[in-house]
Parts: sequence; structure tokens; C-alpha cells
Amino acid sequence: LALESDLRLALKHEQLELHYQPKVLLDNGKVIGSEALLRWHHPKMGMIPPGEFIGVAEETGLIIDLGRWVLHEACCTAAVMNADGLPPHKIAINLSPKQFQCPRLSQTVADVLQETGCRAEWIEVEITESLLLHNCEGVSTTLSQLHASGISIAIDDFGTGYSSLSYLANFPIDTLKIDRSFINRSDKRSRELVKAILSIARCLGQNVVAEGVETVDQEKFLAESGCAVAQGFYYSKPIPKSELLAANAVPE
Ligand code: G
Ligand code: G
Ligand code: NA
Ligand code: MN
Repeated sequence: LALESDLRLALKHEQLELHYQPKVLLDNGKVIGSEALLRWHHPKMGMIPPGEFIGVAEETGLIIDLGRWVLHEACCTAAVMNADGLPPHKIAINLSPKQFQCPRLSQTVADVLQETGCRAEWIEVEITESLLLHNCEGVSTTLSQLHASGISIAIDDFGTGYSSLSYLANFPIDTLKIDRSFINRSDKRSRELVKAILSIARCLGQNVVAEGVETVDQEKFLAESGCAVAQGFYYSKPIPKSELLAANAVPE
């Protein structure tokens, strides 16, 4: 597998980069956080999107080292974004289910926080519904440890995976990210589904993020329906770290 050996080199030779997609408070338009999204600048093939190499990394086990790199890089950024005098900014990090097969995951995260001077409350981890499907004890323990340490836990692409409401009762979930397939449809049933998800989250005291917001109409509907936070091309595409930091400079 050429991609596998290239990916090993990529980690070593700094071809990987995180971009950050802002999350916006609908109340006032302020950026309150961002999602870290991996980018690979391949020397010959150019930019390779994560959809094309995360799977390879998972199959080969490279996701463990790759995932640690992502954690470290995102926590460094979170530490800078939350320096004295700056408004709070929480960075969300995508975790692969494969990373949970490593029993040391919560210790790894704790180590990275220590190394980078990042506080637990400055990061959130995004997990997929499929991780929760089998109600495995190791996953449950790790999520509880992460949560107890002050890290928030979000379910990514909520409503599209192996949806089961029971995991909302069984796991310490802080945030639901409503999948963009619900957001980008304007038919009555889709909109009622979004309202139903907002209602579940409200009753359980969870935060909600609407993903994939692209139009002012979508924003208007979400604001009227009581959704607090949104993310999507309407506000910003994922941006390099330098742009994120520049937008957050302390006002003179
Ligand atoms: O940025 P893009 O839309 O191409 O992302 C495609 C998918 O790759 C998304 O589902 C996203 O969650 C996933 N992804 C992006 N960055 C990371 C990462 O750092 N780790 C993991 N495990 N998945 C990621
Ligand atoms: O699976 P996950 O939700 O992590 O996927 C995130 C991906 O979705 C990112 O790679 C990002 O590029 C993409 N994305 C973010 N905002 C929008 C949007 O408004 N519209 C579309 N089509 N894709 C988006
Ligand atoms: Na994601
Ligand atoms: Mn995500």
C-alpha cells in the first residue's frame, strides 16, 4: 500500500496540518469554538482530504500515532486561543472508534494536556454513533474518564448512524451535532426532525450544534427553533491555524 508508507512519512515530515472550522453562537454571531479537521499536503498528489486516508490509517493502526499528533496539535492551538485576556474558545477533536481500542486513550489525552498546557475545558472530543453501538465496557470507561477530567463529549453526525436513544441515557454526552443532511433540507418532515432533536437535547440539558449550515434561511429557522450554535460554509469553511489566531487577536 503506497498510501500507508506515504502516510508514515507524512507524520514524520510535517505534511499534515489541522484546519479549524468556526462554531458560531446564533444569538450574537460570536465564534465560541471550532472543529479541528485534518489536511494532508502530499508532495506529489497535492491535498488529500481525510475521507481518503483516515480509513487507511484505521486499517493499518497508524491512526494511533496520527490521532496523538492531532490531539497534540489541536491542544497547542487551544492553549494559544485561550491565552489570558482572550474569550473562551473550545476546540473539537474528531476521534476514530479505533482510538478507543487503545485502553490508554484517556491517559494519552491527559498526557497531551499536560505537555501542551491546555486545560480540559478548552477541548471537546467528537465521537460517532457507531462507537456507542455495542455498549462496550472499555468505551464506557474511557468516555467516563474523559468526561470526569472536564473534557466535553459530542456525538458527531447525530441522527444518521446507528441511532439509538438509549446511549443518550447510558453515556456522558454533552453535545449533539445535528448531521448536515437534516439541516440542508427544507421540507416539513426534516424541519420537524430538527426540532425534535433540539427538544431531546433541551430536556437532557445537552448542547446542540447544527452542522453544514449554508444559507440565511437555514440560520433563521435554527435560531427560531432555539438552536444555540451553528457551523457551516455560511459562516466559514475550515481555515488554517494562522487565520484562526488572527481573527482572535486581543483588541488594542
Ligand atoms: O474535512 P472533511 O469534510 O474532508 O472530513 C471528512 C471526514 O474526516 C469527517 O467525517 C471528519 O470527521 C473526518 N476527520 C477529519 N479530521 C479528522 C481527524 O483528525 N481524525 C479523525 N478520526 N477523523 C477526522
Ligand atoms: O463528519 P464531519 O461532520 O466531521 O464532517 C466535517 C466536514 O464537513 C468537514 O470536512 C467540512 O469540510 C464539511 N463541511 C463543513 N461545513 C459544511 C457545509 O456547510 N456544507 C458542506 N457540504 N460540507 C461542510
Ligand atoms: Na466529523
Ligand atoms: Mn466532526
